Amino acid sequence: MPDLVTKTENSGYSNEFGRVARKLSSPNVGLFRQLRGISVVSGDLRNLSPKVRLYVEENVDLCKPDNIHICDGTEEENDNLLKIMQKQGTIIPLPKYENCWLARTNPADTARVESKTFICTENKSDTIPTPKEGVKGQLGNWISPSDMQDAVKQRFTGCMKGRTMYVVPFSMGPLTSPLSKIGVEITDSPYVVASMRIMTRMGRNILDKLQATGDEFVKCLHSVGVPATGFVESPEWPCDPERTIILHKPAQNEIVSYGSGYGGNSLLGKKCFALRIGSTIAKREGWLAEHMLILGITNPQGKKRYIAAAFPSACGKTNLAMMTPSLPGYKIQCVGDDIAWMRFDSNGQLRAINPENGFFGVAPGTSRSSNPIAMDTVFRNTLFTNVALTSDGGVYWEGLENETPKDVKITDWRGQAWVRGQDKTPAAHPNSRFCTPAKQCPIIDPAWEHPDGVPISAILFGGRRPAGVPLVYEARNWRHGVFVGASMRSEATAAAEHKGKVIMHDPFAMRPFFGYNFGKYLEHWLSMEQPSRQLPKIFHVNWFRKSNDGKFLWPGFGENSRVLDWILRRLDGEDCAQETAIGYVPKSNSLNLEGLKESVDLQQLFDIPKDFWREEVYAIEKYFNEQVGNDLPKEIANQLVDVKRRVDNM
Ligand code: GTP
Ligand code: SPV
Ligand code: MN
Repeated sequence: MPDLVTKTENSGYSNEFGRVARKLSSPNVGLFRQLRGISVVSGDLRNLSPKVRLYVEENVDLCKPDNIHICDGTEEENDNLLKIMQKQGTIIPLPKYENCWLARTNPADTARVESKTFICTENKSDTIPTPKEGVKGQLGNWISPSDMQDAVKQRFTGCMKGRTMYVVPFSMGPLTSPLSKIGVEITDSPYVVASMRIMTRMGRNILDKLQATGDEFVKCLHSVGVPATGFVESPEWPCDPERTIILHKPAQNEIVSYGSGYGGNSLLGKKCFALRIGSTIAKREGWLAEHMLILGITNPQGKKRYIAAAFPSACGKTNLAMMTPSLPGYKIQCVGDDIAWMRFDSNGQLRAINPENGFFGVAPGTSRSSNPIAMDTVFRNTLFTNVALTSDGGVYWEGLENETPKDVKITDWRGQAWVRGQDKTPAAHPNSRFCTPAKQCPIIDPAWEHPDGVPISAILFGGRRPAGVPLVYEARNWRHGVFVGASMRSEATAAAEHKGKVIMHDPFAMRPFFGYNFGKYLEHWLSMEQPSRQLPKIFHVNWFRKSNDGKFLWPGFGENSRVLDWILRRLDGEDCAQETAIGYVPKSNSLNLEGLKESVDLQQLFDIPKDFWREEVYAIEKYFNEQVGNDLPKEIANQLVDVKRRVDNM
């Protein structure tokens, strides 16, 4: 048997524990169904690659679980996990549908916690730009290696006592794609295992591949942070909100998450791996890891293109990715709804894969009228979290008022009786979600798992902008497009812990997800411009502009196909745009409004008020100065000067 330790690089924090592992994984141990008296209840340690085995052993020593379960991804295994969770009260069955379940979390654990999310590098400036003196940095949180080591030790020592440690091998991206990457998540949450099985390609074949290749993998350690041996306040949803922490160490391809079982905090393949660690790998390897949906769109002439779009959390990615176009003759197909990994191929064509295998989508607002495709996707094999329950064994959320019989009784996301039209609190948590297999989507693109990815022709940026920002405008060129991405702002949503509806800067919809210094990220984007490449055109869209009486000016959803139609015509070189200070907007009458049922105030929708834009440009300048400082690439500073001048001359 090879010496497992000397061949493998040890992670920073676990040296001490690694030493214990070294001693115990000597060739004489031999008890493969047991590890230091801990039962391996499923799987076999002998089938792990040396690197995976070492990673497991180190964390067994640290977390002290009662059992180890190496996941194989089978249906049988999943059924057993569902039974365990049902018994613990973590999930309840939804007999109205096929294999659907409802989880109710602890009310203190319902969204990502950005303030407790850290990137660990030697130098702070590798993680975040240096803010102006006296200003608090908003582009991520840094932690030093020694503080990370302390944080991990304090929280993880013995944290799995009385619980089972699950070893979850997974691939981000189709296993056959050269663009894909492998991870192993160690977790004590069966909810995480069941969710990871939906959201990633998870199972035995990943371990086999790691064993055959001896490859590295992204190390993902997760605990809900409540040993089953102590007092547990809510055994149905154990968590430790006060001490929650989400840590990333890009140099080691390592993620450590403690205290939360929810979404992006615990399904570590998603934001932690595919975006934060992913963006650092992408920087190193010359590609892009982005918070973007990917859709295929075929025009009435039968010409198909693919578009990627970055909108902040809860700003419409899933809806656009599954849109039912209202414009006749158009067809939309979905490749992904949240994350895109994109790389220029040897022909200079940008290609994208969706690294995920499922949708973790916002439930409220989803209905037959807004997103019928999602409705046709989610009522089989789906794990719902924090939605409301109906007396006929189904689900309910805000937006389903007209699609739910009046006589069914509703239980809200906290498990309390809830009466329509009477209770003032929402029935479903605003960040309640469905976790559903992507392959169930009736319009999943035939190429969604193609190992080469799909060719990207356009990139959209957008956000919730109630005022001042037109429905659509086109960037002047790639550099201006990078500036547009850098300048993104959006109204806060329930997807994170922010309160109220403040307009926040959210460059590239990546503010919570940058794995490294945003200034360097901008340089990386600028460096994509090379002579041999066909650069996608870049656009900015805003479905959320409101009139003075607070109503949306644009019907959105399927009607957004009218905007995509204009974008495709621009890609075809049609002369349907006119220049403004902020970019190109549709020439009058060039947006196809044929058959639009409601009247739209185009004047208001496309208005570019000078006062507003003066303030906007000022806010962007202030943000760049205060938050990015010397890390701002010269080219972006130049773009800002240009826009300022154009706005002044309006
Ligand atoms: P994350 O999963 O958090 O990254 O969110 P997302 O970007 O996928 O957002 P999603 O598509 O789930 O939309 C979030 C909310 O915005 C839902 O309540 C939608 O109903 C609403 N929404 C989406 N598209 C539109 C639109 O075109 N117009 C309006 N008014 N609302 C929209
Ligand atoms: C987001 O907040 O952007 C999400 C949900 O997609 S979560 O996975 O919780 O991050
Ligand atoms: Mn998202």
